Amino acid sequence: MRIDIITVLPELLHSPLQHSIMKRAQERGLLEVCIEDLRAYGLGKHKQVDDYQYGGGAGMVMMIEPLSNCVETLKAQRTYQEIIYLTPDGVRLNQSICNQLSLKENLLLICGHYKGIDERVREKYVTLEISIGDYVLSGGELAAAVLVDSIGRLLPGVLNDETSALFDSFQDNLLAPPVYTRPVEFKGQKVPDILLSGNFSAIEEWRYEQALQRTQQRRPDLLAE
Ligand code: 6GU
Repeated sequence: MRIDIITVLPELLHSPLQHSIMKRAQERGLLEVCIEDLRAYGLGKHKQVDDYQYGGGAGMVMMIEPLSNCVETLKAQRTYQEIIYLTPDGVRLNQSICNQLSLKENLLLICGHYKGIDERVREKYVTLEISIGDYVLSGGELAAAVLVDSIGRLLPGVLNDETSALFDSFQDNLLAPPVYTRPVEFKGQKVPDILLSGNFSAIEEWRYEQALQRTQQRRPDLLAE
């Protein structure tokens, strides 16, 4: 899978995608992330990418021309199944959307800044608008990093234990059960006996019960879905 990301702040995206599982995904050739610096498409000798908004009001708006030139250049090189604009007024990201997007071949992400992007870019190019939650970030880059991470780890072969993504929180609309590692006792806190029993069907049942209980307590909305 290839993901292209259009941004005015490439540095903000480099580090989050160069470690741990995202690093492995790229090293194994399962995920290719290409960051496109919008500044290169900026206008004039200052490479301008934003301007004052029509109608007045505080805050700059990202101009259509550099974005259009950038998107057209990328689209001429490959076909994108989705062109995604990261924005707080998009559909709220969830595991189901991540699962669906992980099946695509090429995705193009557009990171907004300032007051956002000229509406005509959204009308002409954008096929999907995604928000990562009900709060406002200063730009789309951190949201893009979240989206790439959540998709990238689902690609077959990225996680070492092939099945492990299937047991994540949210995959069955259930939160994950509690987990423990050594030592068996630390300053009076003990690991539940069942996990030491060696009875794997009983352990699985316990985990399921714990997941259910945790979901009922913390996220009853997930069970209602
Ligand atoms: Cl995708 N972008 C921005 N700027 N803020 C957000 C967001 C995205 N999702 C939640 N808040």
